[in-house]
Amino acid sequence: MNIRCIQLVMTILSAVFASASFAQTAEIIRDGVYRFDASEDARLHRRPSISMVRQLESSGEFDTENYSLVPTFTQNEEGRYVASINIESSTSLYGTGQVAGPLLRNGFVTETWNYDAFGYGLDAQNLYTSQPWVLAVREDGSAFGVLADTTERCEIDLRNGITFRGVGYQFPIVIIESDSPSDVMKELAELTGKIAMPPRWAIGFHQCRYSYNPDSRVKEVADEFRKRSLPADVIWMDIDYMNEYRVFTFDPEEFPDPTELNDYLDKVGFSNVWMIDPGVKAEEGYFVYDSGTELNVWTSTVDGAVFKGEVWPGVCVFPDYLNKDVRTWWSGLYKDFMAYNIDGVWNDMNEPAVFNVESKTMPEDNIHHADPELGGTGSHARYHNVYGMQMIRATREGVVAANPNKRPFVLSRANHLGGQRYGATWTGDNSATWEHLDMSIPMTINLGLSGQPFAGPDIGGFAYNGDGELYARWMGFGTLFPFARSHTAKGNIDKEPWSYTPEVEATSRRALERRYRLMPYIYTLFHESSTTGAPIAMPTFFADPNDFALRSEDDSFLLGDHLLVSAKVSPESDRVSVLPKSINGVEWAKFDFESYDGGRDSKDSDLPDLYIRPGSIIVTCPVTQYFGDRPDQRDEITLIVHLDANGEATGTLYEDAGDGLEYLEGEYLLSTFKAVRDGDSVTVKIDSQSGNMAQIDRKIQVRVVGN
Ligand code: NBV
Repeated sequence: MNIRCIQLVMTILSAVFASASFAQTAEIIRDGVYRFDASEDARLHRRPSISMVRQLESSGEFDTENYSLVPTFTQNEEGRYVASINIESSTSLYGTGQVAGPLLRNGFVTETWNYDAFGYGLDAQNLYTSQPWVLAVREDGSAFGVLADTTERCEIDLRNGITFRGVGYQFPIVIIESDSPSDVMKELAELTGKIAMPPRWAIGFHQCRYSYNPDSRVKEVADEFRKRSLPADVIWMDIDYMNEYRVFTFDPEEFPDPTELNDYLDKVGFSNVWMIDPGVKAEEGYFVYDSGTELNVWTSTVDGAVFKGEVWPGVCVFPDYLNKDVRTWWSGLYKDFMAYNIDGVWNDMNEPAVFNVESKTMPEDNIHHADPELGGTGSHARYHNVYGMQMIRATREGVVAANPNKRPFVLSRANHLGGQRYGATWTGDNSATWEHLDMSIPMTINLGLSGQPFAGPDIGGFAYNGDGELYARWMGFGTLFPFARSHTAKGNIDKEPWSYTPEVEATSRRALERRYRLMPYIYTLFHESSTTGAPIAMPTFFADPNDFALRSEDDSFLLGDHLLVSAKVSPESDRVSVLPKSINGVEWAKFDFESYDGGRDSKDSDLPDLYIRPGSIIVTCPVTQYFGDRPDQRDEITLIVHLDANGEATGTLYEDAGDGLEYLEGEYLLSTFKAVRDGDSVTVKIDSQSGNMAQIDRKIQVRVVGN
């Protein structure tokens, strides 16, 4: 056979290979939820789903004859498993997890591969978390979602329809069909999980830096917040509190008495969050290393040796969180740790990040002894994307076991679709630039549209210094994200609200006070999200999915259904957000906290514009400096009312103890307020109420805005 001939054979072979498509199977899971496999064989060998709360059960075959979204399964030249769906070109695409760049994802390619992406730019293809999921909104506002149920590396290509290109395994596709994008999101949460109701302090403002040390500096920052009447609930301890970066230890010089520090913080109204990384220093005599070694918990190389990689403490070993016994051991470590009166835990570097290797993570052929329910023993390549998720699962279990009567708070850098049920996420090491300020809105929204509502960026930017104007603007709207935390990298200038000019401090205070005034509303949104799975920060087009003009609007976002936050994201404030249309002739009404700060809330051009939807009531309260600051705070609420064309408005208020689990036993109060125009006046009454908590005898003020 001559060379030409060989070439010809190869060409024919690859053509056959490239077009190999399979006869797929289609099942109905329930109304509007369908699952497709490439073939009967793929169906039989389907891996257990790690994203789903429970394995999906088929309720019969799905007749696909008139269904236009049936995926086509093929295997391409590179051997990648491909699932493609043809869509109308007018369909708008969102989600795809933690993605840099704009809200609208049509034309973008994202890869699911959790990655330590310090200093990432707009063109980043993969960041710290992975959510192989696309939310699609048709021109008429109806919607569907497509989930590639694989933990493996997978390309989400939205350049021409919706295509997933995975490796390792012929994964199934799950499609959710619904009338509206918000219903698709709720169904996704039914399948992959909702957030648990966080403690109320975690919904306050968080102040962080890499790092506040020694302990006296932590106290100083906390005191300064109080002295300057800047509302905040939480202060964070980054890695420098540890004894030479050994997890679960404290620097004897700088943090000699963590309990004393936490008690001090408690007294001044601050909750605390402390960092724990997965890399454990490989050092005999160190209790974490010794106990882990005894139980054989470390991830191994393909040859069966313990894998070692460098991170902060030097040479480290990495727990194999895919294994139940390892998770139990890890959870157990939190018993003593939490006993230092620690409130919350921050798991960082859990992609896992490894220094001095090109991949920035552990070898893909490392071995995890995963539980059978997670899929059994397999390679790191297979489990890489869920390593962080399983770490925070174990962390959460440990935090709960240590304090069974408190609500846990865990923040994780790496995560995977479904991981919202274990912890919150932030957008990693962003930069103090206008570009990053700008994209912090779409990034937070797209995380929400990928199942993770409890998210936000490092306000003020992690890398680089930035200036006061950037900080003020970012605080202006960043304080209204579900997770609101200011953070910055080592070596940077101080980035507290008072670190710039008195004007920047004043803007920051107004921004913080807005969040604290809106707390009853925001807390209610967390309740809704934890029960229905609704996102908390949503794209503006959710207000009117039929309005095509809103589909790429991402300088603004909806905080719940009733409040629109329109941010000033360009240095010149010259970009104009597209607002939702009026509803039956009534416009969304601009409002602010007009009487506050001598009317300066209205005049502060660094603050975002706030709009209330016609027909809505937003429940606000007086400013507090932190949760629990004024026990009498419950005695007063102000209802901001914007009547619709019929002269009516409604809104809800969820209240409970703010911590503890009694709310699960009915110790809460969910009230629906209804406002009706009555001649020249407006009457507001409680329309319905549920829950066993006693009604608080309180003063209710009503402020009617708009018309
Ligand atoms: O622990 C230090 C930092 C932390 O501040 C940051 O938020 C993480 O994303 N961490 C990464 C490790 C080093 C970053 C250069």
